[in-house]
Amino acid sequence: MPIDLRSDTVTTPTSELRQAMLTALVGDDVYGEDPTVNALQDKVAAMLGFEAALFVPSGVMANQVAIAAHVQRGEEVICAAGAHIYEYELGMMAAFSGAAPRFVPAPLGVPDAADVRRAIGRSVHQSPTGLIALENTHNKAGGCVVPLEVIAAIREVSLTEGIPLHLDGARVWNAVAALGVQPLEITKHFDSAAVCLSKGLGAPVGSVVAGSAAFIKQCHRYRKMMGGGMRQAGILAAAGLHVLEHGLQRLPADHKRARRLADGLVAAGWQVNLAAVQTNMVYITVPDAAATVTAWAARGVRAGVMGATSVRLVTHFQISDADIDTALELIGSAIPEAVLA
Ligand code: TLP
Repeated sequence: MPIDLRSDTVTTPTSELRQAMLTALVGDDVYGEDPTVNALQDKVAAMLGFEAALFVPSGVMANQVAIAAHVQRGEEVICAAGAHIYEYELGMMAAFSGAAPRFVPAPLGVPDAADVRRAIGRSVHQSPTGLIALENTHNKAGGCVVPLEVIAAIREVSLTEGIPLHLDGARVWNAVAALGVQPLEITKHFDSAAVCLSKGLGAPVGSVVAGSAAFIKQCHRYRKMMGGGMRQAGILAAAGLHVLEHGLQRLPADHKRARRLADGLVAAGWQVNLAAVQTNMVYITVPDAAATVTAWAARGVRAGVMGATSVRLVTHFQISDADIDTALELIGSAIPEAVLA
């Protein structure tokens, strides 16, 4: 079996999780009658400090229904450079909501509140700003954590300018683990949050978007428009409830393993920005990402291509300490040139 470090989305459900799914009470969720979906939505809303929440199939849908509910056509969404809501969501903010992204610089995934304020569209020639979005942890920056004081400063901009603030919290659980705070300490600064159950927590499917009751009502309509109205979805929501119960406490171990992997790779001559290794991801800069990933796959280690010269390794609950040792033996020992030759 190869060691699969492409993403924390590659995990397979444990037998306990499958059991939880098997015994879930269900109903037709399009009518709001699935008790397990309702329980999951209530639980996430309470954990994150929002009035209401909505279960959706994916992180992309969670972000995109939120954007649709926040913006008007022709408006801009200010987001950190490399933000998933634009870079990896197939232009949906434009295709579905008629919105355009405006990136602000974000070294290590952290934008500056002054840049956010400056990016707001004000003149008669500019698109008005409909939304400010943050990503925590920030994937493309390396799984980096946006500190609480930065979030608070950007919230200040959002409040004084009257522009809503959305969190792409696909991996907010990793930020929670890294910061050692309750999720609420992060989400209290936002008007809405999208969180994933299917990344580090290990559910096979599912995300949740949370916000005010009126906002979630709008999201519900957009979910249906996107084809995301699910029926006896309690079978999936049960997996979500299970991982919220059992998955959070494990995340610091994933972070430690990523750090050990990064240190080992650097020691072997690979180019890794160690300052960016803050949670469960390791980004490596190589001359040719596709060739590197192919060479590593032949040695039994699967990695992700995240750009022409960018390779990503992600730890998750099915990666053990021994897997890190083996991965380092398989790919760490070879200097980059030798692997690419
Ligand atoms: N990210 C995936 C790929 O799309 C890159 C991954 O393997 O990391 N927000 C963020 C910050 C994400 O990283 C992702 C998934 C999503 C949203 C979308 O989640 P899904 O894949 O469930 O639609």
